[in-house]
Amino acid sequence: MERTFAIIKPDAVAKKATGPILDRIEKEGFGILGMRLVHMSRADAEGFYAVHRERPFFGDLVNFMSSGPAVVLALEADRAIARWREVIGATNPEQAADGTIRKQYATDIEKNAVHGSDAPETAAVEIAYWFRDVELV
Ligand code: FUP
Repeated sequence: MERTFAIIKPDAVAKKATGPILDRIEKEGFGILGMRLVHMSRADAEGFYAVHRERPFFGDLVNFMSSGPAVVLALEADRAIARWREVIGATNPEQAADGTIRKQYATDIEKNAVHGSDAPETAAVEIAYWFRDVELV
């Protein structure tokens, strides 16, 4: 079993897509180890996306991620990292395959509905950024 970290981002929560995305997570066979509704501060978002701080889109991304409530999730499954990224689709929804969450719910490359870790090391760091060990079942 492998863990990954997911976010249902503020655009998807605002579109009332939280329920359908959680349903998809369960139907795809992921176990939910931790889940919380959060309204990120700018500092929370800056820290989470620190790897992107030199990128031109960083300020807009931080504004967006702190613009409203989001759902943070620690997920578990066999090959969870790769499988969750298959289910969410490409970063840019214009390139996301049919049937992916981003194809269905994303607005654009920034407001792209969901997050998924890209490697085991980042998954571990991202889960620890949002959850204490006792919050993971
Ligand atoms: P992903 O791994 O698919 O979440 O994509 P990245 O780590 O490359 O990007 C993280 C977030 O930065 C994206 F989800 C949205 C935002 N982003 C932009 O706003 N513009 C870009 O050109 C690239 C990424």
